[in-house]
Amino acid sequence: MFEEKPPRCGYVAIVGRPNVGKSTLLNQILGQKLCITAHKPQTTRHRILGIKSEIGIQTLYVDTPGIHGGGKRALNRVLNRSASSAVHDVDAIIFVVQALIWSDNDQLVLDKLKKSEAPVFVAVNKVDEVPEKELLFPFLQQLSEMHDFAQIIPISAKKGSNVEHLETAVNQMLPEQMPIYPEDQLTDRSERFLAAELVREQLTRMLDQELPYGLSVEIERFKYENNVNHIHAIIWVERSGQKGIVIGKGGRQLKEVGTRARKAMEKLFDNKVNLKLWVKIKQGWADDERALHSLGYGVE
Ligand SMILES: Nc1nc2c(ncn2[C@@H]2O[C@H](COP(=O)(O)OP(=O)(O)OP(=O)(O)O)[C@@H](O)[C@H]2O)c(=O)[nH]1
Ligand SMILES: [Mg+2]
Repeated sequence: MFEEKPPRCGYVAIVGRPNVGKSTLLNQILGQKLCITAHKPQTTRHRILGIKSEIGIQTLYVDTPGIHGGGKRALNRVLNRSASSAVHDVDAIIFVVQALIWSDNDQLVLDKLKKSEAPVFVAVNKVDEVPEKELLFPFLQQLSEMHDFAQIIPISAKKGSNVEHLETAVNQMLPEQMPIYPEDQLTDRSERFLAAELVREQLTRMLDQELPYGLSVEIERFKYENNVNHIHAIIWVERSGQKGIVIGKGGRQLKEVGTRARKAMEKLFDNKVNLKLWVKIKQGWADDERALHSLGYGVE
């Protein structure tokens, strides 16, 4: 007789230094863009849960901010703390590294992982950028000597190669239990939160290296009316000079940010969006733990 397997459900943390492709990996696994990504470190600032439900199995992936050594500001501390604590009480850990690169920050992450009890899977990402695959073998060998990893799996989060293999491997570590979330739920975050993130994503992508760090986005209004989501967002900057940079000549840059963010929101919410943006100044928020809390950092 056909015997049904008991259902499995559990948590998998995705950790690594900034910019290795953690959020890209989670989006690829979910087949949907949930997390914001950019070609800059410290794009992710909040822990975010991505829920993947399949028949008999629900995997709860936790995307985290990149762990790194530098930076004296309170925001750095809060981000590191948030990411480091994510590895507790999970059933498996995906440690994302970049193919052929091992830096001090990778070592810092590994040192933290060594203390954790969950099995650690290394996802060696961006293999699509490796010109000759033979170059990969010595790197994989080196990794295997660093720690007793559960498995080392070369992947391309962007292209999707080998990602299913990684999923199958981590799923085997999940305990037998009923799903925790309804199977049509994608995340634990509100639409309000996701809307703020999509605005910040466009700002991070369009502005110079230094500025995105001093930016934060707050949703002031989120109202569904006449089949349209009306969303008002405030972009907090730290100095008046930054305000001008964000707005751009004749308001062009802010307009472009708004258009792109609106399109991304319409895709994610599957609904028409009317988005309005304001830029305001809140001095020194990235240095002030209280201000960080009021903007939703480190409270997860
Ligand atoms: N070529 C290539 N690029 C990738 C791959 N995965 C991610 N990227 C790129 O790497 C950059 C960083 O990706 P993210 O997913 O934002 O990285 P992250 O680790 O979440 O970064 P933080 O949130 O800042 O810690 C983006 O420009 C991605 O498009 C990959 O498999 N191949
Ligand atoms: Mg990220």
